[in-house]
Amino acid sequence: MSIFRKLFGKKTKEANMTVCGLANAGKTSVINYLMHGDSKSTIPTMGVNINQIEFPNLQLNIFDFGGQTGFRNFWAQINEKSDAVVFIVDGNDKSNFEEAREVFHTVIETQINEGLPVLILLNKADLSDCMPRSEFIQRFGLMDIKPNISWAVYKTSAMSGKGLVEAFTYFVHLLEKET
Ligand SMILES: Nc1nc2c(ncn2[C@@H]2O[C@H](COP(=O)(O)OP(=O)(O)O)[C@@H](O)[C@H]2O)c(=O)[nH]1
Ligand SMILES: [Mg+2]
Repeated sequence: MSIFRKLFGKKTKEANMTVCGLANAGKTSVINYLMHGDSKSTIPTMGVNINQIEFPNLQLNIFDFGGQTGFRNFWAQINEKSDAVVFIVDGNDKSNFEEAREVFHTVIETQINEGLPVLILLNKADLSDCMPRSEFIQRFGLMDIKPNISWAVYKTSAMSGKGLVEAFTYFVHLLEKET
């Protein structure tokens, strides 16, 4: 059973969740894991993939963005209508870390509505080079986020699923409080 079906089973609304991050961070793999219980093989996402999960009482629309530079202009329009933002970072990719940080802060500061919950996933935690969570919080500038934004960061693996249930359980509770 999909994790989301368990989590959102009793809700009566439609919610939009956007999934952002650089190309190759693991966005599509995380969504596949949440929907199907495995990460499946992915191909680079062009534009945006919209995954809709229909529950008895909820339609959840998950927007999976292409991370390549050319597609990022679309993010702003879709993030504006979003109820929740997930930002995924490859915790092993040192060479693109700065770019990920800049893109993240652009999204947080210019693209989302006040008070929107933000879930940050330090992904590929199954690989040995993954940055420690405390170091990530500091270097990614998470302490500088405005206090009206509720954020949380979890180490995850879309390969094993480790951390994903915890992360999304937290996130759904936060969303329930907001609505
Ligand atoms: N080891 C490991 N590989 C991952 C993980 N998540 C994604 N990948 C791999 O990283 C590559 C990019 O993943 P994808 O989901 O397409 O990234 P996207 O561009 O952000 O959608 C693929 O080869 C995935 O198999 C993870 O948690 N651990
Ligand atoms: Mg993708």
